[in-house]
Amino acid sequence: MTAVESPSGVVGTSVKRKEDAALLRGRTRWVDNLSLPGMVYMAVVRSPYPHARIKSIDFDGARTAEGFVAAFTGADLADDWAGGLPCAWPVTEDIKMPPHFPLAVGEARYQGDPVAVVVAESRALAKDAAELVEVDYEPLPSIFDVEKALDHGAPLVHSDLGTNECYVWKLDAGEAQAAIDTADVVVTQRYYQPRLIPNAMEPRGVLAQFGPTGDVTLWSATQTPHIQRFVMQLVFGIAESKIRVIAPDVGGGFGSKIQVYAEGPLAIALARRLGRPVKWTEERAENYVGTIHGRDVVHELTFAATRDGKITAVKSEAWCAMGAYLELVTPGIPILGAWLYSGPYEIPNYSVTFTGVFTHTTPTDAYRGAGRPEATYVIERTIDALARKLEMDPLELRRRNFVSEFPHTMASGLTIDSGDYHASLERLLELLDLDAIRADQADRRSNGDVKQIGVGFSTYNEMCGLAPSRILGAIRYAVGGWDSATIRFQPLGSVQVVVGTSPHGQSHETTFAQVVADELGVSVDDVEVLHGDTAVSQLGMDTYGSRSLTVGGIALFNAGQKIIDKARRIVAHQLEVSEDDLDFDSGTFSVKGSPDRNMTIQDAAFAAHAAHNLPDGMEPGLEETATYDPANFSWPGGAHAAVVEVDTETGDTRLVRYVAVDDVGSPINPQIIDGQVHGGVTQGVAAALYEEGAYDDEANLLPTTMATYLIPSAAEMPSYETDRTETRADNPLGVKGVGETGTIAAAPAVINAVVDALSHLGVTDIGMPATPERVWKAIEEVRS
Ligand code: MCN
Repeated sequence: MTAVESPSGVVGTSVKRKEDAALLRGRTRWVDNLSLPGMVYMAVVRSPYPHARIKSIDFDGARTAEGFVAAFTGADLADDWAGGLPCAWPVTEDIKMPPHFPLAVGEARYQGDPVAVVVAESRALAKDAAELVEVDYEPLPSIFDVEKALDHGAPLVHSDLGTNECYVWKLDAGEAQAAIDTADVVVTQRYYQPRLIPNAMEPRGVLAQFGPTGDVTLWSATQTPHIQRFVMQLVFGIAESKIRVIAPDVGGGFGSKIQVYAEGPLAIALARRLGRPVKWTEERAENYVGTIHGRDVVHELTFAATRDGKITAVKSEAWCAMGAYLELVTPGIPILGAWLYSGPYEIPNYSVTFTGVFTHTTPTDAYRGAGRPEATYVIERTIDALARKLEMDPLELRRRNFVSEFPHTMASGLTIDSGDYHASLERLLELLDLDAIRADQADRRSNGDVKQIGVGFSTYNEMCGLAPSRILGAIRYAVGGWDSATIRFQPLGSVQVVVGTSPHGQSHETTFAQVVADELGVSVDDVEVLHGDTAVSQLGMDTYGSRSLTVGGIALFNAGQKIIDKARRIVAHQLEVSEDDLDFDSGTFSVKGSPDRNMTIQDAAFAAHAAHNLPDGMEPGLEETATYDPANFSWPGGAHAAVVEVDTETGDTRLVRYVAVDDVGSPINPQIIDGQVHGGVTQGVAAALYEEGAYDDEANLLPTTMATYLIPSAAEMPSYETDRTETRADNPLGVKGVGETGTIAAAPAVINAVVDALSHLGVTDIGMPATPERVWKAIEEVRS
């Protein structure tokens, strides 16, 4: 690839976010702010039981409610669907894919399963009427434990399948078992990574309208307007060209707004039946049961090594909760980590197995990191365990195994284009002052202080930038991973950019404007980035998997190259020189050796629009589209360290320092990168110390609001210290993804720190989240 220098120097600088003016002034458009004439409101009746037979549903009471418009069961709407809610990632040939329709019929399979809908004249009236719906349930036995669900005789989530096993997926390379059998040292650890409940600031919401010609418009708080449109054709049999999906401003998603949930199709079906626009906004308590969850994975991980600390094999077995149904990419989520169980280390023998398991719980699906935090957590915890067994410094063990030559093809088969894991770790250590931390730790230990400190590390790499369509096809993902962008010069020189990605907090309006401004030599303020409306952006694959810059951003760059090529032809024609005789720098074409003979790119845009004097056969206008399908994933990596203070009397654990050094390739906007790392790290720390979507013995979800699900606030977090090392990625901008790095790296760093703080007491393991109770129990166990 040709390296491209930034002509006007905007790339790589912390341009202030274009998005903030509207956000700070409350001028944003959330779905819930939208209002259409004649609009009615939908409320969803959900099963309070994790598993129950639905004996009858009685709307008599609801019908008497003020403002009542209509109510439907799943059976009432059965003919509205051309197909069920699809799962786009059948990871194996023999995967079990139970049918999934927007409303459960006959049986509810998780607490929160939608069983009926009520429509009324206002949101409050719809909720009141929904509370009058009488559903006669016969509770049935349920199972929420991913391992016990595989036991013979366990209650079945889909009885016709005869098993709760959804799939078994394997990847073997080399001779992992033989290497383990003959190794000097073997360490095996088991881990449970609890459920996490995504809490986007804006809950989900939809507004559906049917037009006079049978056209549908769906406003949706979604990350995936293009995927929504595609799926709606499958669900309704309405041509995609008649479906418009608009993602207005979307207030976060973290993966939980990728899916096509029941409520979108329900709102469309009801709008069609009632001839009125239908709106639904999720309540926070509904979010806890009705939006997908993340993680819920049991792992057993084995490393084999030589006595001098060279890792010879990794073997992982994982049991992964699917929940009650397969959402859009549920089965594929654990598999997204499948190639990464060697982490940033060179490990020749490789074996991973994933078993997907149905349980009577909210379906799982993508949550920030999706499969890669799961892998990184068990690798980085086990590296520390191996170091303990070898009596070796855990950093030295990491150094001895780091991949150090690039490109590097891993045993798992994928190739990492670039990286320098040593450099990230050394920079981290410069920032950390480990000697001072160890001295403080030694003092506290010798004084017998109640509050002990520990430091933990996580050196990681990840695979993001979800694309290579060919690889996605090979692993049975239903569609491709390319993306598209259009750059359109307006006649007087301002620039409109249309992208196929769909940001919901990632600042594409700023960073994409920087890419275009740099390349074309125009001002960032003159570039307007349009997205999130399938009528405006016809082509795209949306935003997830930290793909937008490395896929959509490169499509944008390539569109820019096409613009420059066309403008160059126009300028050459008008100045009567050959194209090769023109230099292009900071937005101006000038004749080599005669810089006074020049035209700006805006001059070329006007000339293209006026079309008075264009080369023969050239079409008027200066507008170009490019699609881009990279040949490889994107491979960020880095080194993170957490310092924690643990009260050994109460188990109370505080994060006191967090240092992150990431390699995300060339930076477009350092401040936005920092923001992404801060948010990502916070979600990883939250998993390590606070958040847990636990169920009771009857599969009732225990945290049902933010009062019981502990999302950390700024008050719990120290001020993070971040820095970057840079290795260029193999793409024209040299960029790697950043959206998930923090979440992937943080949890093992924090738990390794907690274990380190208590290691002098003999503690070697703490489960997530390391709540005061869990930490206190771990201390008591070793003390007794
Ligand atoms: N960027 C940059 N230079 C780089 C790499 C990235 O300036 N070398 C910028 C990009 O241009 C973009 C941002 O950083 O503005 C994130 O880029 P990227 O890594 O491409 O990730 P995506 O834009 O595809 O975002 C998806 C990613 C994911 S998968 C989750 S989950 C997530 C995340 O982004 N959810 C978020 N960040 C989030 N941030 C917010 N505020 N809300 C969410 O829901």
